[in-house]
Amino acid sequence: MSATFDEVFALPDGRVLPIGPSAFVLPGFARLSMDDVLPTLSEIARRSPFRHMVTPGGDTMSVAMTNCGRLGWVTDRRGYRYTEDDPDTGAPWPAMPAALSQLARAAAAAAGFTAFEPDACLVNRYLPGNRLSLHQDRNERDFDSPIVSVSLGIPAVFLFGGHKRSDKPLRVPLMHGDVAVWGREDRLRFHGVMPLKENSHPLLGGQRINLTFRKAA
Ligand code: MD6
Ligand code: FE
Repeated sequence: MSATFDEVFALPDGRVLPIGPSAFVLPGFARLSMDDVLPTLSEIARRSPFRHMVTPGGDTMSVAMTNCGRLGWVTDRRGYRYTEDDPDTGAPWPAMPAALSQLARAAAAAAGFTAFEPDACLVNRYLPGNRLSLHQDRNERDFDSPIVSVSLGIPAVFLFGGHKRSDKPLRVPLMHGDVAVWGREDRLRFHGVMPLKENSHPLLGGQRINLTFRKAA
């Protein structure tokens, strides 16, 4: 019998791995929060269902998205932006659950960014084969705050590039519970996600969920 994820990957041990001057991976940081976090994700998706958004160029994204928090990130033919209401339901995005904002704040602090107060949490759902092409996160008004990115479910290879699209990216494996935090001089680096491989996770099945917390306004 093969080992399960939980046998192979140990509990978080406080490591903070630098992937840039102001960019860090906290291995397993979110693993002990799952009892509080996972039920909030079902409730968010019930109120604002995952959907495949369209880029300004007219491509439908393979990654399915929803949001929670006062502001949610959206894209359509008119561009990328943050909205207070879910365009699909016409209602405000679901509020950010305390379990999520607390996790984001604790991870930011562990990486040396104190007083992070996210107002937006983008929830990305990847299935095998889905990918996210290299991009910069530049739709936020506040580039002084870091971004906190929580990976859940099946593993992915994160591409962490430079300040030019053509800079060769670092390949960073992200497992269930890993949290990436970056800001300051790394805040605008290009990044993306390689196509996911088929896999299965005991809590989340054959999918990867990524939570990206930002201070958008
Ligand atoms: C993802 N993440 O990991 C996609 N952006 O699924 C992002 O695009 C991202 O992880 C900015 C900062 C952290 C991220
Ligand atoms: Fe991004």
